[in-house]
Amino acid sequence: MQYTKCWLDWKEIPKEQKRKCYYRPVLLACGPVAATAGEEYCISMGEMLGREISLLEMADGCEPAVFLEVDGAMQTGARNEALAEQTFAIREEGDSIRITGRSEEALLQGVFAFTRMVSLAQLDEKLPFQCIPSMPLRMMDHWDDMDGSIERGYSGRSFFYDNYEILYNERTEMYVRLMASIGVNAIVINNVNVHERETYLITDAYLAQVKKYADLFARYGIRLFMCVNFAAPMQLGNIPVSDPLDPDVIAWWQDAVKHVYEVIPEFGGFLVKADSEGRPGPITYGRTQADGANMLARALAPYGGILIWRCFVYNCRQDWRDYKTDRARAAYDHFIELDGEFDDNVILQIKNGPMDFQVREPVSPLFGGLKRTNMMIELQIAQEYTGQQIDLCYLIPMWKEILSFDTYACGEGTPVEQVVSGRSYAQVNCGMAAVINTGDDENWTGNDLAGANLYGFGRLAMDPSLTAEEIASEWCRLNLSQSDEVAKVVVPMLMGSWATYENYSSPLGIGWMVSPPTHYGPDVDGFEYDRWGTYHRSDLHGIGVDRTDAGTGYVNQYNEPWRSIYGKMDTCPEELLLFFHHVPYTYVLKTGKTLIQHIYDTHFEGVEEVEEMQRQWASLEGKIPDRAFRCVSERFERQLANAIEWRDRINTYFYRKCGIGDEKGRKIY
Ligand code: GCW
Repeated sequence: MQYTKCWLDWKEIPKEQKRKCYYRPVLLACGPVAATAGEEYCISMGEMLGREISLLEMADGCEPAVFLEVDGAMQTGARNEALAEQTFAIREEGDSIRITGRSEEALLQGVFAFTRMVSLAQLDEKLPFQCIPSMPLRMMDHWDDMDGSIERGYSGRSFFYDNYEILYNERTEMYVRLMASIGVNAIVINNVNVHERETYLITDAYLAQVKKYADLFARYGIRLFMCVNFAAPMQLGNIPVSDPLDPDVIAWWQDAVKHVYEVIPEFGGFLVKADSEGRPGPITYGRTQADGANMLARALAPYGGILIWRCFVYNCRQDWRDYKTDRARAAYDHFIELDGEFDDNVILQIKNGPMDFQVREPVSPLFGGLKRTNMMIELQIAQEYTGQQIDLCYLIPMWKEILSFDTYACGEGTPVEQVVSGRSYAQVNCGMAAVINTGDDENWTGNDLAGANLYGFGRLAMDPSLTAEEIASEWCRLNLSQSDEVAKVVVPMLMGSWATYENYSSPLGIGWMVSPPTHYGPDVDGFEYDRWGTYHRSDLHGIGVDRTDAGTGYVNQYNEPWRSIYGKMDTCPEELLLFFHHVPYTYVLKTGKTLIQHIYDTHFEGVEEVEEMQRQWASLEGKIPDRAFRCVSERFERQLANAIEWRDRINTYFYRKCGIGDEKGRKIY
């Protein structure tokens, strides 16, 4: 199958930008990842210079060269050794350039940064340049299943598996190059929902093939992780229980892990979804999440492995009549009391919000609550609830907002970014993970523009100080066209797309209202009388969930001042108003509009904004690659139909509930 090279599709640079040294790369380091760095230099620079480039053994005399080197004694200023190891620097020395990594992996990152700067003509402005990555772990979570499907995948089928076989081909290599080039250093190759056959991934049924992946990943400085089934000892070991304190269970896992490391010495560790949405876990045996996580972590520890445990633990068999149980509370309620009980090689992976990747949610209060536990934020690049890569929704602005949210965990000025990068509590096992949005579609991400989210996640995890515009502009120039004219259209379009999606979908933080089986398209009451704990509680007077003291008490999971700010309708940020409060339709917002008028207006505006994006996109015909142009044009058509459906269903639903008409007299059904 065909595939594009995304941001690694280098174009020849203008003659005046071609420096003499570019033609003469000298690799001064050895080792497998250093060799990859050399290869990547030659591929990228060869394409940008328009001729084949090869590595030189030695610099001859005074000819300018680009030196690729590893300096284990390099002074970095990094706050810990783990990050120091990942630091690289690029500097000029006369007419030569030195790309220096503190390790081979860092050198490879340096080469990717360098080639990107050359392509974007940024070298003059950026050198000398040093990069200490912000997040120690920058991880992609695949929800690929071995039958070849992808849970919540919107870009075709898996390129890892087909029909319970592990695939390995040129595409696999392209994929790993793409990931390494944006700074990813850990990849989980299978879905957190570990089904029957996937349980065997850690056994000889598949390990030899997994090792091929691990070896490939390792050449690019990436560690391979797998999801495991907490009940594997029962399924594979004929043990009657999977109780984490049972000696047979403990011994079974020790053996299993030992064998994994015999085959794959560089194996990264496990990611576990337990006690969640039907997955087995320690609760069955009256054990805590810490008992479960530590048992696995101890099996991994002798080999330097890491155990990542998800906090997405909640009761998915709720009764909609019950106004006290609140799914939003679940993660915090399950984990806060275990703070300090997890082993050093355990990381809790926490979804950004308390519910589930909605277009708007508050930040999970766990980031401000846990203080003696390694944490990692889990984002979703796959647009499950944000348009499924049909609708455009550039997520970097959302993630920037989340990372900069002040948790007040150590007083004012403790943003999420600081917590998950390990700065707040001097941790090294932490970082950012994301559910990836790739599949075997030609362009990898279904909608070409969804590639900006994939690219942006990596860039942001390396350097959260990059702005969403900078990332959008880089992506646009590397993927679509170097021309300013194109960037002037695409960058604002990306930047506004989250707000647009939010405008025509569910209002003011309430979330859901999507079609239950697909999670795409509107169904206002789709989840309302269901067991999933996702309610909007609309009646003839108002809408929203009371999560104050008088309601579910969820607000109390936040540190002050958030507890107070969220707790009152007039101080609660309005974009989250309905998440925290049950609000009358006639409530007047800061804009002077009533709540119901706000709902009508945003829904009409959302559709108009999509129409405008469509017009803007049409203006790019002939200015960007035709394939991308046509792909996105077709997506915009479907987005418009979707936006119209959302607008009319939402407006009609609330009009029928409250009987209050639109002030502007527009058509509501
Ligand atoms: O958002 C929900 C998805 C499930 C997913 C689950 C999770 C992998 O609808 O498909 O399962 O979250 O994060 O575990």
